[in-house]
Amino acid sequence: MEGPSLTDLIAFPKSEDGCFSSNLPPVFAFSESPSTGLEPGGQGAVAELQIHIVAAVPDGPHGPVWLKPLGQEATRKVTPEYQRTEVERLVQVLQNSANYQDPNPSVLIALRLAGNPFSLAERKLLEGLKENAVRNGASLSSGKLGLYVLALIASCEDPTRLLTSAQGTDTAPDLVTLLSNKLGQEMKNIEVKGHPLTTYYQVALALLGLCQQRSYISKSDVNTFTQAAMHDRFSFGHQFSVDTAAVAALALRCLQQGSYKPAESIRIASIKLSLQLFCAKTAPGTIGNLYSTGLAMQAFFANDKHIPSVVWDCRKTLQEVLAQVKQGAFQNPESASQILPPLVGKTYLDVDQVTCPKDVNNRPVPVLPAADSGEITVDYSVTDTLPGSQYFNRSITLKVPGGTTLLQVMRRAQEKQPEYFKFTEIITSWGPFITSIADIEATDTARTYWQFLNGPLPIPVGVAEYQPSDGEHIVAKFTTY
Ligand code: B12
Repeated sequence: MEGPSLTDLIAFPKSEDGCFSSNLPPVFAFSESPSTGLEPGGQGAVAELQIHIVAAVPDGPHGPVWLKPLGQEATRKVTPEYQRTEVERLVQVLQNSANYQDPNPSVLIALRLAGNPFSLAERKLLEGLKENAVRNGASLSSGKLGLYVLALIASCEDPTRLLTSAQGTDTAPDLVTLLSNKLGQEMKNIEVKGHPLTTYYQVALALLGLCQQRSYISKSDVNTFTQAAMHDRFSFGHQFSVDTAAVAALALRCLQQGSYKPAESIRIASIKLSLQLFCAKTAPGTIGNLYSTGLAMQAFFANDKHIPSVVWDCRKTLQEVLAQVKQGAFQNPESASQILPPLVGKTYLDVDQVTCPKDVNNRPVPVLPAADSGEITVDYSVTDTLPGSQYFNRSITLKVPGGTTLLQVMRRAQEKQPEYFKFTEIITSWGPFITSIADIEATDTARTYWQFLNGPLPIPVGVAEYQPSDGEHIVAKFTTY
């Protein structure tokens, strides 16, 4: 039994957007210590923050007790009018993507969580996912399988007994056992090589899928994961990954709710991740960058014991996100799928709360025209200076119409000088991912990739979405993560 929560003592008025009132009672006045001068997400900042929180909050028998979990209440929340247009815009992006060749589980999860009637698009996606799972289940990565399991739970399907309309009486694959085996492979790799087979992002998704299914996860696997959190392993190339920490925080919250063991490690790791996420908030209101904010908001909603909405200015984040949705920043279905759940007050932990009525409803989606603003000049360089590699550095200057995407710029460069600028791509849930340039191939085994920079800054979206401005210098750099 937990002790009396703060909500039992103080009434926190909650407004219709799902955020709590930001009127902080004086006794809980909170300082973020901006004077620490530490990097967001840095250890020192976290420690400092922890001290403030511990000092400010009376502990219940199981640690700090702030507010009632938001998740349950938020699932019943009605989206306010001013948010509805943006939510509908995102739903349309998602429904439209159901026609893509490769069915995307994240899209189905988001549509199911949005609570709309079970649309034609959702049925199509569900059928596509089931068929793909039957055909290719064993070759899906751990994270992808985790998302499949979540999507099936959200659609009231049993992931242990898949039946497709095309299948008849064939043996139905058990996706949960498959997922459990994939997690085992990830854990083995961590043990032997010090890092997962894929990434901790995918390990977190796998744990989340198994946990939502209430499936067995060994104490030692949970421990390996919490240790990774405690030792700051959730990063790419030394850069703290907000996306990874957010999915990990969701997974840990699920493990906590499901009473998985070791409970104390789960509790401490989830406090640490919540604080690191809190330290990643930016002045405009995003947590990390715009595209990690959806997952981070979900992590905060699920973990508001650690970072209550009175401390995190939820409304500011919400306003920034809505403004960006309005400006068309979430046209990519994968990005829309990660931001939609928190805009309707939901998280991936709510997949088992979804009801599945039989209604059918699908709407056509307007296609936005591409902007064109005259001719622009773009410098494009390709460089590989990794230790042990053959030094490679080539540049080209191109004139292209304004509004041209980086992918089109790269194609133009490839046409002009194929020996230096030819490239290959694979299609992923986020769109085309560049796998090689000038025959220099990125591999998961060597943990190498082609990073794209605008001057010194990594571009925030993929090459198919990014539109360079006039005079920009784009660098494709072969690097490691
Ligand atoms: C892991 C990861 C990476 C790894 C992928 C390698 C690996 N073995 O996993 C590395 C570090 C290489 C990477 C690179 C990049 N990434 Co990345 N990545 C992620 C992360 C954290 C998880 C993706 C994942 O595993 N999903 C789960 C699995 C099950 O789904 P999946 O479809 O199989 O995942 C694959 C694709 O997502 C692909 N991938 C990863 N990143 C990107 C980015 C783009 C644009 C594309 C098309 C594909 C892609 O790699 C995954 C593994 O195979 C996401 C975070 C998020 N919120 O989704 C960011 C994320 C997708 N990446 C992002 C970006 C911007 C990039 C880069 C363009 C950065 C840059 N400036 O160079 C490059 C891609 C450049 C290229 N070569 O085309 C953004 C995309 C934002 C957007 N709106 O488009 C995200 C959302 C991070 C963020 N918050 O900004 N990434």
